[in-house]
Amino acid sequence: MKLVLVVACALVDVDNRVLISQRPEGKQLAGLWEFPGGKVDPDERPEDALVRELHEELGITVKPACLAPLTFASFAYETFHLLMPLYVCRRWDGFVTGREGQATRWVRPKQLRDYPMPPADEPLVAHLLDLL
Ligand code: 9L3
Ligand code: MG
Repeated sequence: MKLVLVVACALVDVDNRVLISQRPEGKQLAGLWEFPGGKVDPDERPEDALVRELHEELGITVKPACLAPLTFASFAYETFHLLMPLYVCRRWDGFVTGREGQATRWVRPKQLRDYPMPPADEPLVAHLLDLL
């Protein structure tokens, strides 16, 4: 099965809240709340891909050195296998805005379980709760 590498990020603010964003209509898994991120392009470093995705999707500027790997998801969808490292980031420049029309929300760690997530993201929450 095809292996797809996606990178995702838990942005954590000074109040220890975590940013989740809602997958927009028309996309796969629309309506579910996810850790923002996206596919790594061929020949792209994963951290650079995440910096690019966070800028494209949320309008913020992140330094690769501010991305700390926490854990990863490994999940078999019907047509591909997803491998998705989750990074934690507490420092960035700019203000978060959903630049692709997606809703974004800052939530307290304990409230993360109230939001329906893609199956790949769900097991990541426990790791994040251990950290925060
Ligand atoms: N995906 C799952 N959880 C996430 C992200 C960022 C992505 N936190 C899955 C959804 C898609 C695939 O990875 O099947 C590619 O993501 P995108 O490029 O559609 O955002
Ligand atoms: Mg994305």
